[in-house]
Parts: sequence; structure tokens; C-alpha cells
Amino acid sequence: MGKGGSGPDAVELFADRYLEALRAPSLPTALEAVDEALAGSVPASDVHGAVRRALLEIGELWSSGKLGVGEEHVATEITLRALQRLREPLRIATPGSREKILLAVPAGERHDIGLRIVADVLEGAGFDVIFTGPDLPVGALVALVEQHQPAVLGLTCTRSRQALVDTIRAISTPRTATRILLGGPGVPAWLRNSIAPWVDDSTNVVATVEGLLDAPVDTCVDSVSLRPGQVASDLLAPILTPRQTEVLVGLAEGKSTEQIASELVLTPVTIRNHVANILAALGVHSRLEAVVTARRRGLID
Ligand code: B12
Repeated sequence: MGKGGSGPDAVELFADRYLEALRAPSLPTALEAVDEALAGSVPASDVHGAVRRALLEIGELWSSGKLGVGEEHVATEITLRALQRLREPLRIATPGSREKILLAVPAGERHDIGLRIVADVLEGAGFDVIFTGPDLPVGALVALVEQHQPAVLGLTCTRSRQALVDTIRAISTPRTATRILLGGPGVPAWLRNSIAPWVDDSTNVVATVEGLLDAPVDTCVDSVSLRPGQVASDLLAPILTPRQTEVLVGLAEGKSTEQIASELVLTPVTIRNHVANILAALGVHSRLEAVVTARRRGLID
């Protein structure tokens, strides 16, 4: 196998070698593959893309039972090391010379590799990036926002949709002029590009952040800022009471009215009343539709 080379073939070659290295698993092979790709002038953004595809493949192998959780963890660790190698080549501006950006992974969410890549890209473009790492409790995030008043708050979501919604709700105070940016495959469809831009890939992130910063906060209240504009408050207003949410979770778990009643220490009649109110609040006609709609809107996991 020849070393170096550039163009689409070099990217494919790297992608194959990297996936092999994750499956083996072999840290030295993974790092060597990254070094060779960079030496062959493969852009760091293409290497990121190939690393992402390799991880998606690892996820497929895991969900079809061909890889264990342990191997998925090892693949993650190898990738974190590989990403370190990619930081320097991303540097195109003086570190910390631009606006402050807080990048956070909400409570319950451990998938932080995507946001780490975003952090590296923004840092390389000169932004003053604060990255929280995984599973940050809402209160701690609110405190960070208040302390640092970042120009942009980037949030990621792969699994914890409810935590994402709770976080946005908690952050939406009139005191902050921070703009929100969202990313990750778990961001519910109704939130994507509604209260904030949703970015699908790290290659677009610098341009999106620059666009956000160019729009004056006061004119983007309804669409992108954290100030509770009309759209944001409509979208994020609590739709169900905590009790209704508990009942809905029971329905989502396939429980009968009687089972939910006994677990919540209520009567079946009360549960039926709650169900009727849930259907009305969500504007749906059946229990199944309620569960599907609530999942889509991130009201339950
Ligand atoms: C690695 C991995 C893990 C690692 C995470 C390590 C880490 N530090 O991140 C570990 C082993 C810990 C893990 C745990 C779990 N995982 Co997991 N995991 C994955 C895997 C294989 C890869 C995810 C990844 O890193 N992708 C690569 C990154 C680069 O892509 P990305 O996140 O999309 O990010 C890009 C863009 O979306 C965007 N972006 C992302 N965020 C943001 C934010 C902003 C602001 C911006 C601008 C852009 C942006 O930019 C990024 C770069 O281009 C996926 C497979 C898959 N299909 O996704 C499963 C997957 C996500 N995991 C899954 C599951 C079920 C779990 C576990 C429940 C069980 C398990 N497998 O161990 C736990 C849950 C942990 C938790 N509480 O969150 C499921 C999720 C299904 C679902 N939707 O609920 C998946 C899809 C696997 C599968 N096929 O079923 N996992």
C-alpha cells in the first residue's frame, strides 16, 4: 500500500484503514492512518468526515450484535486520540482572538465526539471556545452561561431529547443575549432551524456561527436568540403537566390504564381523565398517536 497521495482515493483509503483500525482494535494503526492522510494533504475536514462514517459503522455493528459495548468504548477512545492529531492542522487563526463560544453536552448525554470536533474546528478558526464535556446538569450550564455570557451556546443531542428541551427552556432568560446553535442527530425535527439553526456537519459550522453573529440579537429574537421571543415561547412552553407526562410514559411503555393507576397510586378513572387531557393538549385522537407525537416533539424519550 503506497503512503500519502491526495484526492478522493486517499480519503477512501484512509476511511478503510481507519475503520479496520477501530475494529482490530489498534491505536497505532489508527494514528498512522491519520498521519499518512495528513502527510498526503488530505484536508482535516475530510479526515473528520471519514472518522464520523467509521463511527456510524461501529454503531451499526454494535446494534446488529457484531460488536460489544466494550469494543464500542475502545473505538471511542482511539478516536479521541486520533482527533488530538487533527487539531493543529485545523489552526487558521490566532487562538481565542474571536468571540466566546460555549459548547455543552446536556444532562444524560454521553455522545460528545461530534461536539468535540465542532470545538476543534471553531478553536482552529480563532474562536474562544469553552467545551463542557458530557452530561452537564442543567443548573451547571445555566451558571456557566451567566458567568461567561458567551456570544453563542452550542448544544448537542444524540439521545437525550428531553434534556435538550429542558436545557433550552432553562437558558431562555431575558438577561442573556447568547444565541443558540444546535447539532446532533437526536435534535427533534420540530426544533431544527426553528428557534435556532441546526447544523448537520462540522464543515458548515464556522459559516453558520459567523451568520449568527452577524444578525443583531434584537432582530433575531424570534428565531435564534435565547431571549424568549414568540416562536421560542410557543415551541418551548410546557405542553403537559408533570403528572400527564408520567401517564404518557406509562402509555409509551405499553402499560394498561389499570397498571398505570396502580403504579401512580391513582384510580383508573383519574388515569382516563389524564389520558383525555393529554390527547386534547397534543391535538391527537388515540393513545398511540399521543406517544408518537410526544416522542417527535421530545416530550418523552
Ligand atoms: C461512539 C458511540 C457511543 C460512545 C459515546 C462516546 C462519546 N464520548 O461520545 C459510548 C460508548 C459512550 C456510547 C454510549 C451509548 N450509546 Co452510543 N453510539 C456511539 C456511535 C457508535 C457513534 C456516535 C458518534 O460519535 N458519531 C460521530 C460523530 C462525529 O457524529 P455526530 O455526533 O453526528 O456529530 C456530527 C454532527 O452531527 C454535528 N454535530 C453534532 N453535535 C453538534 C452540536 C453543534 C452545536 C453543532 C454545530 C454540530 C453538531 O457535527 C459533528 C461532526 O460532523 C453511535 C452510532 C451512530 N449511528 O451514531 C452510537 C449510538 C448513538 N449510541 C446509541 C446507544 C443506544 C447508546 C447507549 C444507550 C448504549 C451503548 N451503545 O452503549 C449508550 C448511551 C449513553 C448516553 N447516556 O448517552 C444509539 C442511539 C440510538 C438512539 N437514537 O437512541 C446509536 C445510534 C447506536 C445504534 N446504532 O443504535 N455510544
